Amino acid sequence: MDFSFTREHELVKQLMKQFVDNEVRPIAAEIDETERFPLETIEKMAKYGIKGMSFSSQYGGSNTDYISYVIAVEELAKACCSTACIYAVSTGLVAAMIEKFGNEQQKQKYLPGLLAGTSIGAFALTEANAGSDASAQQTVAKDMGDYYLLNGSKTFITNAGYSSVYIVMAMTDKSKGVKGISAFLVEKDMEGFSIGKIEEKCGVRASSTGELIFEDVKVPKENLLGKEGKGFNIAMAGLDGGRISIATQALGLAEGALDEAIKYVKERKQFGKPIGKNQGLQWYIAECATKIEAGRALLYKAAWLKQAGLPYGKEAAMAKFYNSELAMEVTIKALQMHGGYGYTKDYAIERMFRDAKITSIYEGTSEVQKIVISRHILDL
Ligand code: COS
Repeated sequence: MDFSFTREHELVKQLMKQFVDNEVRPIAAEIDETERFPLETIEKMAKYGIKGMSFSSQYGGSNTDYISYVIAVEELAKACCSTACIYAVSTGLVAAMIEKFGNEQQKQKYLPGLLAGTSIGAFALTEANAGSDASAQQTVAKDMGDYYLLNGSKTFITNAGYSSVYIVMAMTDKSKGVKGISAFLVEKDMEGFSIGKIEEKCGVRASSTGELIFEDVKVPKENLLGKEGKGFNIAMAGLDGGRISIATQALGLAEGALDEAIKYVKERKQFGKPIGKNQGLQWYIAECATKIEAGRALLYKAAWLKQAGLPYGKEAAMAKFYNSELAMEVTIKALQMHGGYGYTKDYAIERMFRDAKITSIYEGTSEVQKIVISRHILDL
């Protein structure tokens, strides 16, 4: 048993800290306030050498392991959950799904851009009436011989409008239920594909969340991802990994919030002493730090299982469930420790508190994670 990082992990962490301090933290409040998608930040990551974490160099990756990817997302989320979310969806979800389920031609076509940050990817499963019940897909892809004719719409899609490639789930055979769902690689310029409403959100405001509309989009046969009828399995398998990414965002947020609180309780003086000298706040700090340690252990265990090629769906769901609830708890406590100042935009904790909530909702609510966990345990 070994809980330590390798030298490579330490280097990734160091590089990420440098990148985050120089390029992410300074603009985090501004991009949240103006809802500006930080395209340039994603591109700059590659320039710092943070490129295609966990992907093979054959497709433009850096040959680092999956733990290195987790470290990268954790460091981003400590300072800006929006940036962590954009990066994680584009690489940890979309590029990872293409790497796992795509054919050679698809990998060569899409991975280099996604890994270099010169293009962004999105994952489109959710529909107005297919949220937690992801199998209730209404979007249809009709086999027309040389191509599929795609009609329908998707909602709440992360990176909508900024992505060049979208993994879209659609029904190729409604009579087969979940076995009639297929996955497609839809490109932004395909005729009949448009972006609808972009949501105005409570948190992760610099990430884009929007509607996709498909009106007679001709998707070439070669853009089918994996086998026809396997779309639901592909989506679920993708989400197993995606859930590690969200758990990582949540953990990073909790750690970032605790850092802010520690700094504040040492600086802020009331009754003639730093407020951190009060036992009530010391206990808040101790509770948060202990739970963060527990969350880290759950998360890195899930990541380690994934890296080792072992089953990790249950552990990914546990890590997401625990860390996303924790992100909310820690940001609330950290804001409380800031008193009235924490409720203003002068302090980062106000944004972190708003950002935390989404982690227990997207890529499967906490309630869905509990379904997944209990199914693994009970095997009924
Ligand atoms: N990996 C691969 N395949 C999986 C899988 C996984 N993790 N989980 C399920 N499947 C497969 C099953 O094996 C089954 O296929 P077979 O019949 O070929 O064996 C198929 O998918 C259907 O599985 P199941 O019957 O469990 O599907 P349900 O409709 O009951 O799914 C939940 C249940 C709630 C777990 C699922 O709908 C879910 O995860 N919902 C949340 C979706 C979500 O995260 N939405 C957010 C959108 S992304 S921001």
